Amino acid sequence: IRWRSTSLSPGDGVRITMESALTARDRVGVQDFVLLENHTSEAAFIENLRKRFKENLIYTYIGSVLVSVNPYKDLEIYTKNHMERYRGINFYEVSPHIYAVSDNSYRSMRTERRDQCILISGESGAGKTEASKKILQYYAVTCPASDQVETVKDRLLQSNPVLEAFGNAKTLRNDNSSRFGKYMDIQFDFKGAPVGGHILNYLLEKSRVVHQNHGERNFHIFYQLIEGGEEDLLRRLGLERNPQQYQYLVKGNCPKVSSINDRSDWKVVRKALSVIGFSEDEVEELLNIIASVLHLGNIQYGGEDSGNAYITTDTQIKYLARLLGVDGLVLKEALTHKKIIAKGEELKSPLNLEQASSARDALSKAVYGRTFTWLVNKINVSLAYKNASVIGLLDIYGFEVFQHNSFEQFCINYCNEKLQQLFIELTLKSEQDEYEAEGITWEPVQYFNNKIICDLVEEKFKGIISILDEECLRPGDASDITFLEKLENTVGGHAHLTTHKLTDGKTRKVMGREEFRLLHYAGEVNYNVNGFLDKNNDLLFRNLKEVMCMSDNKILTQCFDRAELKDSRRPETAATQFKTSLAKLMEILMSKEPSYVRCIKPNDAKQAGRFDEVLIRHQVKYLGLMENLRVRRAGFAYRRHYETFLQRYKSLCPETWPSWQGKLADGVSTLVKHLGYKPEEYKLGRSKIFIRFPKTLFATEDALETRKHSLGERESHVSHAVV
Ligand code: AOV
Ligand code: MG
Repeated sequence: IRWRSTSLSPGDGVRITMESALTARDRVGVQDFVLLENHTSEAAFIENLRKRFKENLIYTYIGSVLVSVNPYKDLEIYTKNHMERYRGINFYEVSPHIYAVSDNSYRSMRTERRDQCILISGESGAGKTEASKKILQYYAVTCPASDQVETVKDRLLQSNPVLEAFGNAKTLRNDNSSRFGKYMDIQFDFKGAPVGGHILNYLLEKSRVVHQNHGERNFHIFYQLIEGGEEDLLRRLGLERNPQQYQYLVKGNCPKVSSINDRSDWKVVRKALSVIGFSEDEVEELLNIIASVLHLGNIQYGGEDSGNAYITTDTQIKYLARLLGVDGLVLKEALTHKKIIAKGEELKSPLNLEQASSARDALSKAVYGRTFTWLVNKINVSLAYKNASVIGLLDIYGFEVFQHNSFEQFCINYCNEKLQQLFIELTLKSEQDEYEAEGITWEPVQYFNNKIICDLVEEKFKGIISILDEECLRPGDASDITFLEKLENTVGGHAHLTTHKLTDGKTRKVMGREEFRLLHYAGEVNYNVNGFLDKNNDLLFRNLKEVMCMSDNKILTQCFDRAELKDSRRPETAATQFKTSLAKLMEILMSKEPSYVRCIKPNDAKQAGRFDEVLIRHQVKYLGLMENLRVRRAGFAYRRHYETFLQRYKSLCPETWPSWQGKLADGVSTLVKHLGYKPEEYKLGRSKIFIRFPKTLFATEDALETRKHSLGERESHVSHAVV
């Protein structure tokens, strides 16, 4: 009986010792796609994923890239024992795991003294956020401790429930969908202990505060507070224990989610806030703000459509005045009037119903959005540390398509384009770099470069964002529709953009007149231009800002600075700010050594055990996994440091066994010659041996096995896998 250990996971070791290599591989597939015999076949690729998924083996490598399929159920693979198993182990020696990637980055950071980053990508619901949490947990458990480390570890871990409460929400795609982008540096000291962290947050989807699509919810914190908040707390905040009472919580008609327990999550968040170091006063002020947003949402206006709006709900104003520490009358006036400065004079003009409602919503969004930024800053202060080596974790909002897509989806999907672009550049580049560094020549592989889409969105003057900004700044008749027209006139001929007017036949039938369609790397999305200008402008009337500047709430005084009132320059638009922050993020990521986790969503029903082949094939395609594999194979399937290679196989050659005294490269050269490697099968680089075909290595591995058997040795653990 022979078996090929590469296709197995360590946990399977005992079970499969009686199986032949063929049946084992048939059952659980290969653990590295590079080992697939038919590596250019997409069908074989999917089949391998399917086999593994069925066996709960959700992780598979493409070389050093980890492919992860969301199991939608808790697997017993994240225990402390599992963590220990991956500590200090060579990447390929144990079955693929998110811990192997974590450990590999950690060791590279330690031994090569190079900052690392782990980039997690995949569409909404594919498992990015869960993956990033597993990585953080791995470091918290396995890294050495120093005096202060325990508190820092706790704070690092506890930052997650807090940020998720305020920045995640249930969408149709994911019950716990990240509605902001997050890049977190975990900082390590010279002993390798985690000693601090820093978070950069990207464009929170603020519009969710005031509106949710059917079947979706507002941010978790609102429901947590209402369901879990203690009686006297709710009384103080003037809240009822019923989300249906709040206009901002009823739009999606989805107060409860079966996978979420708001009440117990509330306790987790409250505790987390304390661990991170929020004082009781700060928590109180924070909750005052959250409650105020709910009260703002319940402000109702009276008045004719065209006439002046007036407020009919005085109770809300009373609560708001108290919770925000502002003058009720001033607030009331600011919610119904607009202040303009004309010829140096201040003029007040009354708002009509529609204007007043949108002023109120703008205030809610501004208050919530700025409080979220404050929260991130506060966490950063509590994690602050200087002069450390870092591992960065990137967990953004995944690519998403809904029935109705707006400005938010446009930004989210643009962000995913940027990340895909980085993946393309770096996987190819790093591969090339390695060959170059080792003095090896190779043939590059063709792939779809999505730079053309990134350019379409972000190019100066003629990119979509520039065109949108232009309309936002143009006085007069600028509207969402004129923006659409300008798109048609400026980039109408682009291969990745179309509109109702520009297209015909089938596409026209499925496009609204107010939509433009982008052909993203991950698929087509129709964006409805309604609201694009407003959301991009993201303006808050001056008198509402003034009221907030007068607030007694200490968080709000930090969020609304009086200096802002004096600044007459127009703030940068939302899309441009986002574009700039993404460009900075790309720079940060490029300066570090990257590792990749490519997450795949197995079905749209959020169900365990369902492997929807069409959906998965689509993701495999757009993530560029086949190209990724081809690049990996076109060059050399395996590479190993001379020392590692010699150590494992030296017993097969009398000249190198038991210990080789000469240069490592000469030892490897002697060894492979003895093994009968043909010149086209391998190359010797400066520090590594590169082996072109897996079968070469299989043969060597078989030889090792045979030798062990003939010596009566038994390899007890299948995890001593090939490379
Ligand atoms: P995302 O981060 O990729 O989507 P999540 O990480 O939030 O997706 O995963 C969605 C849900 O899938 C989680 O809430 C879990 O229920 C389940 N899940 C994901 N990974 C695992 C795992 N390894 N084991 C068990 N369950 C898992 V988004 O934030 O929407 O782009 O924007
Ligand atoms: Mg997420």
